[in-house]
Amino acid sequence: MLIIDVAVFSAHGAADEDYQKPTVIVVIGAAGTEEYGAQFAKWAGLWEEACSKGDAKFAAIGLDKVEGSPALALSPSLLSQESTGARANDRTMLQKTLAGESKQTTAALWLVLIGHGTFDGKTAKFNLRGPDVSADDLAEWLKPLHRPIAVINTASSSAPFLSKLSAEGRVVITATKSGYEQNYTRFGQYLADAIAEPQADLDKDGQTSLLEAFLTASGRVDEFYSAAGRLVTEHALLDDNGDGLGTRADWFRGIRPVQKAEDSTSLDGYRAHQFHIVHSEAENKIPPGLRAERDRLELEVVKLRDEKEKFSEDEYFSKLEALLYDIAQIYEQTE
Ligand SMILES: [Ca+2]
Ligand SMILES: [Ca+2]
Repeated sequence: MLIIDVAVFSAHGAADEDYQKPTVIVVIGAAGTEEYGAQFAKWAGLWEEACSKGDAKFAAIGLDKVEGSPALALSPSLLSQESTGARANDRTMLQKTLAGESKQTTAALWLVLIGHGTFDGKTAKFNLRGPDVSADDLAEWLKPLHRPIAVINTASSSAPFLSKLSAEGRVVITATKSGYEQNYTRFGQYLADAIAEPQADLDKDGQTSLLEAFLTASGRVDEFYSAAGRLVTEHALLDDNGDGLGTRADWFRGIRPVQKAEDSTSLDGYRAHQFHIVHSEAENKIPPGLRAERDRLELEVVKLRDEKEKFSEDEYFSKLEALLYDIAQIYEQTE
């Protein structure tokens, strides 16, 4: 099976035909005040910078000036192409942007929500100018997309988005651990700071993963509240094993998850550590198709390690050896 993949993505650039850039869609919600508006625009700018460093496609929704909203000083490049010309509301724009994305590719789609959220005890929403967007809306719009997806909701009351949007192979991050954490959240700022920051490259492999950015940002959130002598009113969660149960940053030792959510059967964090906006030089040498195959095999290794007790020692090591052999073959192909 692997041999066929390797042949398709020969080291001579055949893979480039299929090459597609990852997409990062940043949605900026209703700011409420000019001060918030300026902050949100700044964070969106950091995502845009990361995308240009990492050669990812960047689109922003909710940043262009419309009548009745606070004027924001923005570079034209911050505006998504769709948002110029006759405009629909931001909710429609988001729906259309997602509908226009490739349905089937190994290129990741990142959806980043920056703004305020609400929760009425039943439904969590992200506040847009005009009609809001709910977790159910997003779940519906993302359903046709069969590609790696990361949904990051950095707003207050964002936790319910995690259970609704959790899916196999998908990373979901929220700024809060419950819909009732309703205060303004700092997580979005620290995540935007960390996403392409070399300091956040915790395992020192030359690239900062989404997991590493999540852990770094969560640490800085805690530092912020403790330095201010305030109670921590936001606790970010990450889910990437599709069980809809989030894992907190303090359940990791370094980048290794050590604690499962109650009722969870596997650990979160491994998949999120495979998402990067800015790749290292070494990683860039691997064609995207092979990279996806390598990622799949690496997750198999992790799964095998987690289920070690199910196998005899011989069985375990022969399975492990086979996987490591396949991974080594991929690196050999790309040298
Ligand atoms: Ca790293
Ligand atoms: Ca989980």
